[in-house]
Parts: sequence; structure tokens; C-alpha cells
Amino acid sequence: MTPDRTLEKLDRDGYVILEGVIPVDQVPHVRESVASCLTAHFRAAEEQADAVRAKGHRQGGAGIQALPGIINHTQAFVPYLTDSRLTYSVQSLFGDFHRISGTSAIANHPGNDRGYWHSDWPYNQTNAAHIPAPYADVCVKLSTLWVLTEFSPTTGGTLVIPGSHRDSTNPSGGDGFDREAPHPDEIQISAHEGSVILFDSRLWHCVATNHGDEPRYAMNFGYAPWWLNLQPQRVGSPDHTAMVVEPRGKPNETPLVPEAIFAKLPDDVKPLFRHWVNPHG
Ligand SMILES: O=C(O)CCC(=O)C(=O)O
Repeated sequence: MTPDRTLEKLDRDGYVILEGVIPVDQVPHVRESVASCLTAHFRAAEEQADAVRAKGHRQGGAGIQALPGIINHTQAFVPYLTDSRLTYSVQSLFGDFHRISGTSAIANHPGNDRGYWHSDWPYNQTNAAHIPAPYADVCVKLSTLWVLTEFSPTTGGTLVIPGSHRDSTNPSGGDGFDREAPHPDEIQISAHEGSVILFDSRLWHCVATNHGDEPRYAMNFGYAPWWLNLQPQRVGSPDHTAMVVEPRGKPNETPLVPEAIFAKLPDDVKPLFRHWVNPHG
């Protein structure tokens, strides 16, 4: 697909699939390193999710595991962050000074619950810090789902509603929708291992059930322009304290990258993380 066709599809449907961002022979290495980090952090992730649920917030359902800040645990995927097609798309929308707003690893275990319809931060209305609807029709953040296990109806490819990024709201906070119910316009994404699903963070999407017998591994990385305020995701920042801690709202926290890890990143990747480095880490 040409770069312009990629941007046209992203604009029209709200998402586009970039094939082969991670070369197929490198996918097992990336998947295995991400999977072992998820396994090591399984208990901590479950406790974190339970703590959020205990405050009455909607979390991903049973069998869905997320590990924010995967770059702090493995850097196996780092060479692919600056894939030329991905960079071209992000740069076309946000200019030179774009950056990564978060790196999360995901495991959807066999038989996991279906998720709820939502758009990603800062549009997810269940997060304490979110842009309130109605939204202006502007793309302020891109999400990227990195396919480490093939997405199919069997493994639970992500459910999306093409074109929903143009809507002025999304169902995560209710707003007249049943966020738990199937939607007549939903489609399920199929994608090969190593692909990246690039989408406008406003796109309505939902976790599907993995009907297979192995976990479905993926990663969700955000790309943001320099002018999007990421501070509500930063523990200890005044914005996080005011918007998340004091109202006792649902967080969307992104761990800082320790200086020692940042220092070893390739030169062309450093600009994506230099805003989020912990000098004491
Ligand atoms: O795992 C999936 O299929 C979707 C993940 C998702 O909804 C998210 O990361 O926001």
C-alpha cells in the first residue's frame, strides 16, 4: 500500500494495517520476550487490576492482562519503532516532534471475557483524565496494536467499528450506548504476526474472546504530538495529582523509562522517549 493510500484509509476508516513491521522471522523472539515479561508480572498486574476494580472502575474483563511500560522490561521490539511507513504516517499527522505516550504489552488468555467498547486515552471516558465529549473532529493521538500472535476469529482479533473515529463521543462512559453489547457495524480484524494496526485513538474498539488454546500476545503503543499533555499519565506530576489522585479516579499511568535503559536506545528512537525519562532510575 502506498503511503498516501495508508493515510487515506486511516482517515476514512479510522484504522489501517501495516504488514511486516516486525519481520516474520523475528516475531517469535519478540513474542517470547514479551510473553516472559507478562508471565513474570502476572501477579502484580492482577493485583493492580483488582485494586482498580475495587474502586468501582470498569477494567478489562477476566483473562485480559496488560503490562504498561513494556520497554522497561524488554527492548526486543525497539528496532521496529521507527519503521518507515509508521514514521511517515505519524509525521504526516503530527510533524517532527511526535513521541511515544506509552508502551503496553497485552495477553488475552484462552476464553478471556469480551471487553467493552471504548476509545483509547485521552478519549476513554472511564479514565479520570479524559477529553470530555463532544469531541472536535481532530486526530490528537494514534494507537498502534502490534500483532505478536496472529489476529483471527479464533484468537480474538480486535473488534472495531470502521468510521467511528468521526463520532463526537464513544460508548466507554455510556452516553446512550450499551458498551458491553455487540454492535451491528462491528468487524473483527484479522492480521498476520508482525503487523501493526495503526488507528486513530478515537476509533471505537473492543477486546474479543480468544477461542484458541494459547494466549494471544500483542502490544499497544501510543504516538502523540508534542502538544498533547501527557502529564496526567505521570505519577507524581501536578496534573496526575489533581486529575487522578485527588478525585480518586481511574488512572492511566505510564511508567517513566529509567535513564540506564534510555541511554542504550538507538539514536533514532531516543527522541520518542526523551520526554519520559527518569533521571534517577
Ligand atoms: O487486545 C485487543 O484486541 C484490543 C486492546 C485494546 O482494546 C486496547 O489496548 O485499548
